[in-house]
Amino acid sequence: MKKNLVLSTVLCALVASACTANVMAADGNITAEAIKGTPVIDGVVDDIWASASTNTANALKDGTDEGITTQWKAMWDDDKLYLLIAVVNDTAHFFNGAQSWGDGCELYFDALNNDPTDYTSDDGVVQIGWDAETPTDTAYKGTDAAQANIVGKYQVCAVENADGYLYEIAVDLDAFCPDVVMAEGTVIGFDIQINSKSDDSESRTSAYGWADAANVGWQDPSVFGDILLAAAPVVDEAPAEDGAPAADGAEAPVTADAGIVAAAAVMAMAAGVVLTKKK
Ligand SMILES: [Ca+2]
Ligand SMILES: [Ca+2]
Ligand SMILES: [Ca+2]
Repeated sequence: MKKNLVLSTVLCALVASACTANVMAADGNITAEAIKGTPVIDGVVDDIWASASTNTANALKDGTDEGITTQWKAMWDDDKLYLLIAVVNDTAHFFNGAQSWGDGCELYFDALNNDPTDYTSDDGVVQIGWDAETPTDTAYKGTDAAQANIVGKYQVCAVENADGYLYEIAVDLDAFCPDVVMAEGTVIGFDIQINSKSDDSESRTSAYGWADAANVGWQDPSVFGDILLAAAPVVDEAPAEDGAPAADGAEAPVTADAGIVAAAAVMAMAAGVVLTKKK
């Protein structure tokens, strides 16, 4: 049993309401649930993320298995889809090479979840390299129109830590595709890929995915998984002292530390994308 599965199982046992097993949607795609809420894209894990289901991206889809495991969660609000990709337990960072060939992640969207077998206007891939010194280390795949349209429609905060790294991401999905209905019950086609290099060569060592273990999603969006936009988590309304546990033991909401945010290196990319990296 892989470590992340153990962690996930333990977490489910502790917070049963926050974890649901992946299920298969009517279209045969694996499904994850996104809770309704609005996190701050700052690399600090907001308390509300604890209420979101944990998913993995551990299927080796290319290269040699380095044992890298990833947990990710999703959230949504009236405008955006949010992703917390943590923890990618890859501490051997090699940044050189093009996106998709060095450490980092790729996000695959089929916004209207119509499962095309070729990329259409509502499908797109964002490839995010892991290189703080080159915040524009991002590339896009999909139709020319979709690639042009997704530029500037997302924010990324990347944080390196002792376990590896994490990404906190917001995607303005209804700006990318105005036909998307950001409402409970909507299903978004989605997949995630984690890339890694283990040495200084030009090729990546491994790539891992969630729904697509066959490495065909780059040309076939029908293999993406599904994200179901679900309800907001039920929160305890009992008053709690600032930072103190609530009456039932739940942590009181903690506002993101503005000082940390201010200290982070925030770089506006020419296209309007903001990528932040903190150590
Ligand atoms: Ca946050
Ligand atoms: Ca689908
Ligand atoms: Ca690596």
